[in-house]
Amino acid sequence: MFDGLKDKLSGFREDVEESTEVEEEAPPEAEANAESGAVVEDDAATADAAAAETAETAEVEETAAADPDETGSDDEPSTFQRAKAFATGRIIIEEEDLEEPLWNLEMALLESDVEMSVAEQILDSVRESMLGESRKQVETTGELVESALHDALVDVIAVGQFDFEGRIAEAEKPVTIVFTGVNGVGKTTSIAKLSEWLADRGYSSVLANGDTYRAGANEQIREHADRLGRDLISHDQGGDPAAVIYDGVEYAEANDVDVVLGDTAGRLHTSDDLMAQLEKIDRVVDPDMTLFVDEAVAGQDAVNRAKEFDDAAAIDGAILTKADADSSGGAAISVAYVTGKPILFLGTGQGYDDITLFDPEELVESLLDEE
Ligand SMILES: Nc1nc2c(ncn2[C@@H]2O[C@H](COP(=O)(O)OP(=O)(O)OP(=O)(O)O)[C@@H](O)[C@H]2O)c(=O)[nH]1
Ligand SMILES: [Mg+2]
Repeated sequence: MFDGLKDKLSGFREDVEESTEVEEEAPPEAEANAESGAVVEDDAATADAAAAETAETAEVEETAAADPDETGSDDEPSTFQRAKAFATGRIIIEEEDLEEPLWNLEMALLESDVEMSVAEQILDSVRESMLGESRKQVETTGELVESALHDALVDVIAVGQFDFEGRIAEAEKPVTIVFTGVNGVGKTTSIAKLSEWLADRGYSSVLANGDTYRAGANEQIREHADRLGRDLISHDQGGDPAAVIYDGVEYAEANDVDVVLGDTAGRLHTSDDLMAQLEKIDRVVDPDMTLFVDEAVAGQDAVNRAKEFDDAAAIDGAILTKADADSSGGAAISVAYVTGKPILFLGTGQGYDDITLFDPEELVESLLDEE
């Protein structure tokens, strides 16, 4: 899961390590400079001015910026501060050290289908935390990179997160959840999985088939219901989805069922008739939650659709399916930031147990894990 993205993130760490390794390799000069430069010790401006005075030195500096590998043996004044910092066990990351790695990181994120505004937000916060206060005292560049990336990623991924199970526990029963999204992304399968997930936590559920549109939809969900031993409320094809889900709620009330899981037909946010059905479900049933389902493998398309659905018929959260087949991770990173609504579950396979509560912290740790 998300292996491509994981590789690319570790590329960023390597890039920054490479572009700062000059300073790390320069301890002897560092000491020499620190001694001879004692007078200007705490004054970066003076050190820089000294550099500007000598045209030759300035030239060396430019070369240094273009190719960090060549600066190892140079002792121009501009490295004075960094070298001194190294001697005292500090690593200073300069803007220029980050320029190329950050550019590469941006390309990597975009290639991984991370949405543009999300990639920019990640870059801004990585830049800020690496050049900001935390640059003062860190053990290694790798650790600095890791903590900057960790915080930047968690900040965008965790937007809107809430405690799903807590909300189910506290809500008045029955809790009604409606699932929506385009065709074939895994809505019906996710309902079956969630029914099992809820059962594992002590909550009973009934399935209500609001997909009265597609031929064979009743048979398909019936199969899941039978396999799982759940009750299913369904009407004939062509019936009113709002009426089916309403019946599901009534059934749950009469039978003390905790949760109603309402399926709907796949639709595009632009299909007016079908979107009007969703509005009717909202009006008639007033569900506690509407969850948008899409497939992680759809990348940017999934992100765009989440936004479009949320605009057309407010969603409360998202389920990203087929994460098991997704290497890019872009949708998982972007959906919450773009919609302001959290990803609540990841679908990770075709079995009923292949559903995982989405945990931003855990996801980021696995993305940054070096193993
Ligand atoms: N690998 C993998 N396959 C999945 C996952 N979730 C669903 N699928 C598969 O995706 C296919 C479509 O799933 P459905 O649940 O029928 O999708 P749907 O959104 O209800 O489709 P429509 O009702 O036609 O709009 C099925 O073959 C599922 O087994 C998942 O997390 N991982
Ligand atoms: Mg379906």
